[in-house]
Amino acid sequence: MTARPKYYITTAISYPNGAPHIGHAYEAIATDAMARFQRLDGKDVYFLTGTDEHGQKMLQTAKKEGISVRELADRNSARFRDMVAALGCTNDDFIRTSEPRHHRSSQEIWRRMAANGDIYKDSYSGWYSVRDEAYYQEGETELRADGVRYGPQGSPVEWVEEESYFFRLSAYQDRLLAHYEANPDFIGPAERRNEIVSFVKRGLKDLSVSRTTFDWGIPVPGDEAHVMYVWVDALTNYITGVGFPDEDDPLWSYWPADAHIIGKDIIRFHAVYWPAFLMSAGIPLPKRVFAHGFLFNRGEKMSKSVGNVIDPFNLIEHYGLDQTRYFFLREVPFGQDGNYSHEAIVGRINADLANDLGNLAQRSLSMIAKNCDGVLPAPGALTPEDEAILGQADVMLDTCRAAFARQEIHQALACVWACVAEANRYFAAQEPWALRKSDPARMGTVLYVTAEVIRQIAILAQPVTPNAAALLLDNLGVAADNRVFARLGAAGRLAAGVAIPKPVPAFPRYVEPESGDA
Ligand code: ME8
Repeated sequence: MTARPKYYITTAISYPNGAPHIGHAYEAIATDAMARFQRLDGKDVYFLTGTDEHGQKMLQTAKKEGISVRELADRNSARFRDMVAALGCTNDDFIRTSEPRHHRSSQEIWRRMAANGDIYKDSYSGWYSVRDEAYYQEGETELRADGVRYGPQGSPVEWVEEESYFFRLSAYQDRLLAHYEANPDFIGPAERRNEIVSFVKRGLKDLSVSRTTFDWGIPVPGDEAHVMYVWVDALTNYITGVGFPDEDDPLWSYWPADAHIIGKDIIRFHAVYWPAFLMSAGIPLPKRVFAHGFLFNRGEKMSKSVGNVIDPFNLIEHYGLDQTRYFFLREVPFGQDGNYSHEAIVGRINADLANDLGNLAQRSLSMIAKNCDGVLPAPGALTPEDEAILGQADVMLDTCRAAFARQEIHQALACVWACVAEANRYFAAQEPWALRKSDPARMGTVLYVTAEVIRQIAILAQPVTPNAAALLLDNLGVAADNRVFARLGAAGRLAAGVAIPKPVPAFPRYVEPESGDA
């Protein structure tokens, strides 16, 4: 047997300076759907997520709350861990950058960059945003009427002047541009790729990579007065997670990562700094960095001060886990910004899930349970209509695979739900209920074809709505090892004669509570 191809996928690691919000949940859900998709498609998947615990932002929050930064990290990292579990994420590990394994790994990549001649000591003076944990050029900042200077992401910047180690980023400009050119899929989507290429073309300055005014961080090897700039250690989590620097660790065979899934605000760190660090340290580069968009609550950016931050735990409790996952991945084209509102979520739940897929499955399988002695009837000769809907179901995998290869999750869902819509039209046009008396054999064929199409829809819905899809497949009597993509198409056709008991509804309607809101 040949080894299954490996597939390593990561989320960004979140700052645990506060509770997780819907943006974090969105990224986790999307990455989980991709991990599940590749696993079902026969890959040997490793999925990493975690928390980014160093840096000044963590220190400032701890000070404000009057607790130690370690206490803050422990408390909130646990909330992130609980969130990914509550979202049904199938991550293989949860990394915390405060762990000893990560200190060791970060110090090793530093040593390799230093050994390559890319690290030198100087002094830094310039603008720094604690909220973004980012250095900005003067030209990227703006002094506003309130007398405060802001960075390009709208967060205040402060003047920093201190002794610092620098990374020779300027030396990597040509190599980075050559890499983008030779690997057009390195950065997705295209808008982000263009943005990065023009940023790098404008010229790169060396990057300050250490701080001396606080000690919450990873000590610089050989100079304990410095801690590493938080992004140096944060990015390194992706290799720590697969065993670096132990290159004989079996996990190391997952590197290079197939996809880093991140938000668009941190593309520069992932598509410029990270590959430069890796080139310097002589480590292969990830295959793809994909930046998703931002989520807005009815068009507004979420913020604690505005009070429109939605707690992901409330969301899944209120709407249901699969419903929440489906909504965000279907509603928002992955890679673009998106809006959500109660009305939009309820609309998707009731139209796409409860009506279109839920009702179709419920009606057709109930008819089998009731009119065919609870066993799947054998199909007779197939009509062109039967062939057409089966044909549409049989080719979904090709479209979904191509979509997932480019992180276009919404396109994969659009393809599957186009088949749901077509299956509804087929079912309505064939009127199996009218055939019960006049032509029971034909009724059996229509019900068989409908059940077989639902089987394939459910198999492909698993990455996004894992629990409801499992229920549909239970209803159809599909064994656990027949739920993989290798069983899609003609290879896995339902066998006539299997028991189809009275189905359990997979997608209940959302009913407005008497009072209160999400
Ligand atoms: O950036 N909508 O952490 P973070 C969608 N520690 N995505 C959002 C979002 C929103 N409203 N708000 C944040 C960090 N995100 C660093 C990452 S990786 C080596 C270090 C996304 O907690 C954001 O884009 O601020 C990022 O990908 C992730 O959530 C964590 O954000």
